[in-house]
This record gives sequence, structure tokens and C-alpha cells, in this order.
Amino acid sequence: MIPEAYEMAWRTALLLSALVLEIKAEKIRGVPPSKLALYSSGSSTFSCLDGSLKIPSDRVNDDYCDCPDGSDEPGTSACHNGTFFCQNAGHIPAYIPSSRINDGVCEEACCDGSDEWLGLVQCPNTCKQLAKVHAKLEKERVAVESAGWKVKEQWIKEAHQIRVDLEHEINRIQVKQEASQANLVDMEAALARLQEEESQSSAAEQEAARKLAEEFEQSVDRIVSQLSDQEQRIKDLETILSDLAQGYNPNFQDMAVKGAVSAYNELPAIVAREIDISSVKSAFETVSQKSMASANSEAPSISYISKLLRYIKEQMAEYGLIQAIPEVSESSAQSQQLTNMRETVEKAREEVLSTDRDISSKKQSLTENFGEHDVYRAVKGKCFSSVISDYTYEVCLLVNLQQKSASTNTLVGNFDHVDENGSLIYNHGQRCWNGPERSGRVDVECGIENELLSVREAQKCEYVFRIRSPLACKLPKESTIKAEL
Ligand code: MAN
Repeated sequence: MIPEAYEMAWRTALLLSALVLEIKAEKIRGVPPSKLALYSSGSSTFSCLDGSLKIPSDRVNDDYCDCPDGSDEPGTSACHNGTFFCQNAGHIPAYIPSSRINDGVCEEACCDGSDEWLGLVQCPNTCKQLAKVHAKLEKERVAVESAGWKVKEQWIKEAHQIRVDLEHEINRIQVKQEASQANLVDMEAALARLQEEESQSSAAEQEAARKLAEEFEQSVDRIVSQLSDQEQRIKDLETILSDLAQGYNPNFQDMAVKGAVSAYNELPAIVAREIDISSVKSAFETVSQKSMASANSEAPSISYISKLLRYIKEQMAEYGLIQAIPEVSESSAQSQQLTNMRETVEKAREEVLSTDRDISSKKQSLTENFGEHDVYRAVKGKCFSSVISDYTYEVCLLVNLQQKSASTNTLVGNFDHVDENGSLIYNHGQRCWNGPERSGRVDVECGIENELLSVREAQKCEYVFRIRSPLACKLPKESTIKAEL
């Protein structure tokens, strides 16, 4: 073969092989490099990527959907569930739904224009410019992420310290609590002893009250009968004198009789001041009944018996039945001691219970979800606000959300938990007129400081807050492939 003819044949062969490659590449259009081997294995069959079917290789990208997962048509719009891969050389590769292939619209996500390969529209390759803009934005984002992460790292340290301090505090309180509990046991035993003594002396007191009531009853009967004897005697004497005043002979000059009659005639003024026996009797009877009732009741209180005894004694002294009332009895002093002791034990019990509650709530706080690295623990109670349309909204991290106006202050919700996406959930806010209790979700994105960006009422009285905070910043790393879908 002459050299020109040889070179010609060589060039033709090269062209042909380039064409074959091009045809092959077209056949496997829309496939990412990682899956290329599955489409160009040289086999006569193609296995659908979900493993459901094997089809002849020439049915790949033949504009007819064979595979249930749409994997046989990565480069056409034949399958409703297919995806198309844009290489976007120089920028970030992306996937688009295959329905957007050759639809006459240049896809923003496919900056290389590969989605419109039929040429219905001319899509310029904008990947270079986009890459530049993206690089600039990415630089800024990474700068924010790094600065935010530094703050967050500090918060993580603080959160750790708060947890350590809380654990120490729990230990300290527990040690103190053990001592208080032992003390309470001792106090309860002492109280039980005192109560036992009191109940014995209470029986003695009751017996004393019963006896006294009896004596008192007898004294009352005695005085009443003495008084009525005297009343009778006065009446008899009155009759004698009245007879004498009417029947004596005034001409008979007996001065003693005259004097007696004249004195008798002046007597009505004295009779008007006669002693009211019935009222005295009823006063004594009241006291007597009280003391009997007390002595007979199942368990009259010691202080009641003491008071009653004292009252009876006062009454008896007043009527001259006894000398004088004694000072406050030993038993009432003892019952004061019991009252004090009861109060002290009750107070100690309350303290032990309240410390128990404190320990439980602190332990509970240790188990709460405070997000990754426990970081939310460090920001609990940090508040910030923004004026958004008619209201000033305030976010208090892990405490509450408020909606304020000049005249109102509405609780949107109290903090409840951090959800699986890292959003803060607040519930049980002020009830909406004719609606549910208000509630809010706070979505967090990375920022250098805490800042409330927006609030929207997704549904009536259900609010979505967007905040920027170091809380959502991550340790900056290489940017990942952005995939649309
Ligand atoms: C107030 C505000 C609103 C809310 C209505 C419901 O005006 O809290 O956000 O939608 O009450 O009545």
C-alpha cells in the first residue's frame, strides 16, 4: 500500500472509532461516571438498576421505557420516574427529572446545556460563570460556618461544664439529702414517743376532767339546793311577817313589833334584787355538759380538755367553790411541745420531699435531649427578638416564644423538645380565640450570632420561626456535590 493510501486508511479508522465512541456516549447519555460501567459493560443485555428486568442493550435510551425504575432511559424523557445526570464540567454536577430533557427550556441546574441535546433550544454553557459565583458564595459561607463553629465550640465546652457542674450539684444534694432523711427518721421516732406519752397523759386528763365535772355537778346541785332552801326560808319569813303586819294590834305599844312591821313594809325594794337561781344554774349546767361531753368523747384533743379544765376551774373559783386557779398545767405545756414537734417534723418532711423533687428534676435535665454535643444546654434562656409586621417576636432559646405588641404580650409556646431535624419545638401557648393553643417551631440555620430572621403563621396560631445561630454551624469541610431532586 502506498503511504498516502495507508495514512488515509489510518485516519478513516481513527474517525470511525471516534464516531463509535460518540455513538456509545450518546447511548449512555445522562448517566453519572459512577454508574457508567453498568451501561457500557459490552454485554448484549442491560440489567435494570433495581434488578427487576434484563433487556437487550439496544433498548437503553431508545426513547421507550422498559425498566420499572426508569433506569433504561437516563438520557430521554420516556420514563416518568427517570433521572438525568448533567456533568456540568467545571462546576457542580447535578441530576434533573428526565421529564425536563428536551422540553425546550434550559435547565438552570444543567449549566452545561446537556439537557437540551436535541437542539430544540440553544443552551449556552454557563458553568464557568456559575462556578465563579458559586466559589465566591461558598467562600463567604465557609467563612460564616467557621466563625459560627468557633462560637459553637465554645458553647459545647460551656454545655459540658454545665453538665459536669450539674452532676456535682446532684451528688452534693444527694449527700445532704441522706443526712436529712436520717434526721427525719430520728425526728419521727421522737414524735411517735411524744405522741405515746401524750396519749397516756390524755387518758389521765380525761379522767381528771370527768372527775372534776362530777364534782362540779355536785357543787352546782348543792349550791342550787342551798339557794332554793334559802329562797323557801325567805318566803316563809315573809309570810310570817306579812301575817304579823296585818294582824298586830297597833294600840298595843310594843316597840319591837312596831319596828318589825315598819321594816317589813320597806322590804319590797330588797326583794326586787333577789338572786336569779335559774340563770346561775343554767351557766353551771353548760360548763358541766361541756366537760362531760369532752370526757366521754372518743378522742378529745388535749388542748381542748386543758382549756375546758381551766375554764371550769375559773368558774369554780369565781363562785368561791375553790381557792384559785392554778397556772398553765404541765399537760398543756406538753401538748404545746407536741404541736411544735409535729410542725418541725412536717417541715422536715416537706424539705425532704422538695429536695427529692429537685434531685429528680436535675437528673431529668441530664437525660434531656439538648441536641448534638449537648450544645443547647449552654444557650438555655438566651433571648433575642425582631420586629416582624405588626409584632415584636421574641425567641428565648429552650424557654419560650412570645408575640408582643404595644398592648399585648402573647405566649406562643413553652419549650418542649428538639426534633429530629434540630428544630426547637414550643407548645402550649395562649389559646387562640376559637382555635387551638398557640405553638411554634424554630428552624435554625448557621450564622455567626443569634438572630431572628422571619416568622410566618403557617396555620392559624401555628408559627414557624427562622433563626440564624451558631447552633446550626458545622465543622467546615469540602463542599459536597449539590444534587437537585
Ligand atoms: C392575634 C395574633 C395572631 C393570631 C390571632 C388569632 O391577633 O396572635 O397571630 O392569628 O390572634 O385570633
